[in-house]
Amino acid sequence: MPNQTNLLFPKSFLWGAATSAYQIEGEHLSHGKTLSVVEKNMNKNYADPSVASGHYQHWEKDIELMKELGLKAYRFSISWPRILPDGRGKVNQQGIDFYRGIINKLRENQIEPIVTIYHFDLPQCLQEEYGGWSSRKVINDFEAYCEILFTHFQDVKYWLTINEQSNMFQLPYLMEFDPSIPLEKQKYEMNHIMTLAHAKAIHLCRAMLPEAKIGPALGVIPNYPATSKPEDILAAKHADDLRTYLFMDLYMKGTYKPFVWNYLVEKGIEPTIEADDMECIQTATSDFIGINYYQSQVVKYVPPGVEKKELKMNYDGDNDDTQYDNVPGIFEGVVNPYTAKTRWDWDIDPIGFRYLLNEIYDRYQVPIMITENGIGTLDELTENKQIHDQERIDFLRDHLLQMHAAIKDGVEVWGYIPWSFIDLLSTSSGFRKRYGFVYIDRNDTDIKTLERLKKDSFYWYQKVIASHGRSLFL
Ligand code: BGP
Repeated sequence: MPNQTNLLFPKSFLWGAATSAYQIEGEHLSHGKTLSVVEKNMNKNYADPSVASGHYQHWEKDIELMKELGLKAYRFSISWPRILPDGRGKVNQQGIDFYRGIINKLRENQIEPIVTIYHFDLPQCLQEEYGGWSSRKVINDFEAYCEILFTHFQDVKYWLTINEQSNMFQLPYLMEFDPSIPLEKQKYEMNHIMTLAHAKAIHLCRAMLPEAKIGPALGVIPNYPATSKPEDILAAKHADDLRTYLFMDLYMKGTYKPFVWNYLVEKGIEPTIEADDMECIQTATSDFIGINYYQSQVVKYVPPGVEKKELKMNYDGDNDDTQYDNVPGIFEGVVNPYTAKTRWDWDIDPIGFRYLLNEIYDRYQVPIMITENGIGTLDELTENKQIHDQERIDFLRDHLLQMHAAIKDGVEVWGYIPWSFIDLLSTSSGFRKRYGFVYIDRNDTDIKTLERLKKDSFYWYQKVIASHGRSLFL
């Protein structure tokens, strides 16, 4: 039982920071690497992934900065098309060497590597060959890719299978769909196939690396009811079921939530389930759940006849032009009048973080690792090369305090891995939307020097880590 009176962060707590391959590496079509689906489809109005943060060249310097920051853990992803340029078969030794170098240097600096196997980057060639995640062929290819990683990187103790499976079906640029098949039907088929791939990765990890810890990383937005009208309360519950617990119940219980399944059957969009599928999913137990938390959302009930609305995101961060989506007959997103917003209209809601952590722990009783949390801001470089990102400090401090409150509530949290270590390419909004503790000297149109500069938040987080969280309370 946690000590309720004077609890600080657990001794083994992993203070970290996160990135993903296509968002930092660059060299996306060289050194043996081929194109991925997300690189092909990311927002073309901003920077492309050819240089990103220049991490492919500057990774050693970046790890030195991690050491200086005091990180205990670093979450990064391995690029499938850098390891397997044809999606399967011949391994690109340069790719193996690149990640081997990173893992070795992290270890030399006592930084625990936390590796994401799949962060949106399906090899484009597999999309073209058999439709990517719409075909069961991808399961074998994914498993073979995992086997290569588990063989070459046996010393990695923490693995994340798939990043944000939930978002992959919400956002327009993370997946490719076949226009000849009804979209909703296709999404749930793909989701089922992706869940099987996740399960196979866990089974393989258990067989090959029995000491390792493995789990998914899910993007979660808790839904609040717009009013105390019973219809709105139910709408929020159903929104959570469709947008979060569909995925989490599959991962953690190995079942489709009955409300979700009945909804899918009623709409005629339920996935095809083959004989051994559910057993494979059910027996693939995760050691922990990775949670990516950025914001909460408010929903109201809408009747079945209303017009269907798609999510329209605010990409440029200049005006509030987000349009929330709906599911007619179930819910529709609305503005929360009680929370502040980021420039990109994301709700800033630290209390929602505590609420969510309690909610998830109550349901599944599995340890949680915060695998992303952060704020996108513009961040200006001053004449004397400083970056005063107070907004980020405020955001992270408020979320950390609420996370600490959740730990006091009794939630088991293994680590806090905010997004992101360095500035990187936002998939939706390019380099303009910055997340890092470290500023990268470039913008969307000019590569500049790629110099690494420490922001105010770097020095702030350094103190948080060095004091094991005590500085948050001073
Ligand atoms: C998560 C992704 C990250 C990152 C982050 C911020 O969904 O896992 O890869 O992109 O969101 O999102 P954005 O870059 O769109 O602001």
